[in-house]
Amino acid sequence: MHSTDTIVALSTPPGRSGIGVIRLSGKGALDITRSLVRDEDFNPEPNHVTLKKIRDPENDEAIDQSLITYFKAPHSFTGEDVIELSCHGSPVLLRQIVDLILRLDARAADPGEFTLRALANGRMNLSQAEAVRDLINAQTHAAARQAVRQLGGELSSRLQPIKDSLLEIIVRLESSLEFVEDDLPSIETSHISSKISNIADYVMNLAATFRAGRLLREGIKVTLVGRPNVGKSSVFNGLLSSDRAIVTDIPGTTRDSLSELISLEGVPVLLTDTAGIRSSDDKVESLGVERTRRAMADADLVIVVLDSSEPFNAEDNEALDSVADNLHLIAHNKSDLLFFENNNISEIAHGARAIINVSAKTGAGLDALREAILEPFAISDIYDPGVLITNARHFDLLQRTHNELITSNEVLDEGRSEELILVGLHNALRFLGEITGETTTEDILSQIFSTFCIGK
Ligand SMILES: Nc1nc2c(ncn2[C@@H]2O[C@H](COP(=O)(O)OP(=O)(O)OP(=O)(O)O)[C@@H](O)[C@H]2O)c(=O)[nH]1
Ligand SMILES: [Mg+2]
Repeated sequence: MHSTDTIVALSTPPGRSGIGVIRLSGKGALDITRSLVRDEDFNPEPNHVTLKKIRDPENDEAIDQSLITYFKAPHSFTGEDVIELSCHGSPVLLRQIVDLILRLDARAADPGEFTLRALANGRMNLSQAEAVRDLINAQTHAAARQAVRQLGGELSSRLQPIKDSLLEIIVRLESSLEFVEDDLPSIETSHISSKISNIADYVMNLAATFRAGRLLREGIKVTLVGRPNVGKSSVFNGLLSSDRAIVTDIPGTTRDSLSELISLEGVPVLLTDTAGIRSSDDKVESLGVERTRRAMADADLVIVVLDSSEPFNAEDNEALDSVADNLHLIAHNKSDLLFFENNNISEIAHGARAIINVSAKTGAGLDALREAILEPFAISDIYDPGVLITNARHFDLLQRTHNELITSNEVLDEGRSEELILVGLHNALRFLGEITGETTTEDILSQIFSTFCIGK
């Protein structure tokens, strides 16, 4: 899987910017750079920046002035020779320079290939490599902080002691297999059994942090629904603190779903405003309602907006019926207006997680609504000082480890042979090793790295 070609990619996002960084990694990085600057004797000092003109090999004309940083193998991100060219951030210019480099015996890097090389050269382990990706993709501070922790190897150092004690148990059982007469005394059996269940508990607790960890990484999808004109778009704008959605007093203003990402206490929340639910002959509006239903099906939480100044009607009931199977709460909007007395909200709102009185107009109740959005997701775990499992692959492996440990312990308690107990323990150790990449097959590796962006 590991190749020795020299690879190149633009490491900054495409588009116009102050600078754009082109990264090269591999044996040929320095020679290629010498050709770019048309100076065979160019010998940059490692970890220092040199200002140089990049020249067109055809006519020797300067294309750009660039800051060149050389990281000498093995002291670089990838463990190979790495050159970073900080050029001016024009897409045309950057494209031209990358093309030049491609003609000089380098090839375009695959997604995540720089990090893959770092892994192959022992510069980091797999969970750290995954943390690089998560850090780049982090949508809030809290998510970035978790990724930085994993980048520092916190998860691997949490796993190391349990791998060590697992190995200790395995060695003990293997040796009693080796010397048949040396049967395990029952006192030792119970000692081993309690050690295994301690490890299983530890693994279970770590796996349990995944709920919070996933929220941090993927965010919560929250969709606003309700009949036309109750103030969905106004509540949406209020939560966003911006006039993102169009608001008018004409029912049916919102035709299409509209989503924006907000951060609530560090948790990314993808908020979606939708077209009011009602049956309509208008083609555009009906299509909009169709999209509303889809957004509802996708949501982790639905907020049903009701107008507290008007009598509930059949359309309100329809909106509530349609969320009966969703986790939902009610925003009782327009609390600044005169309350319509005959509404019996507790009767129609059964099943709602909470009922919050709000006024999108004055902003009253919006903070309570923000709290109510997070409440069902137990976000306090996110502020737990420990490391969180944020990755579905890690979660799955921890669960499998746990299952193997439980099975092994059952077999041990039944007094069956050491061989049978060992099967589960070896599996458990292998699964833990897959988290940090000690025992990961190439298939899994290429699957993981295909989710990286180019230039990383
Ligand atoms: N007094 C008062 N008026 C509000 C409040 N929230 C919204 N409105 C008004 O209600 C009307 C409808 O608001 P929208 O936010 O467009 O309602 P909507 O539910 O998005 O409507 P559709 O997109 O048509 O489904 C507008 O005239 C708003 O100014 C509120 O809290 N108090
Ligand atoms: Mg609207």
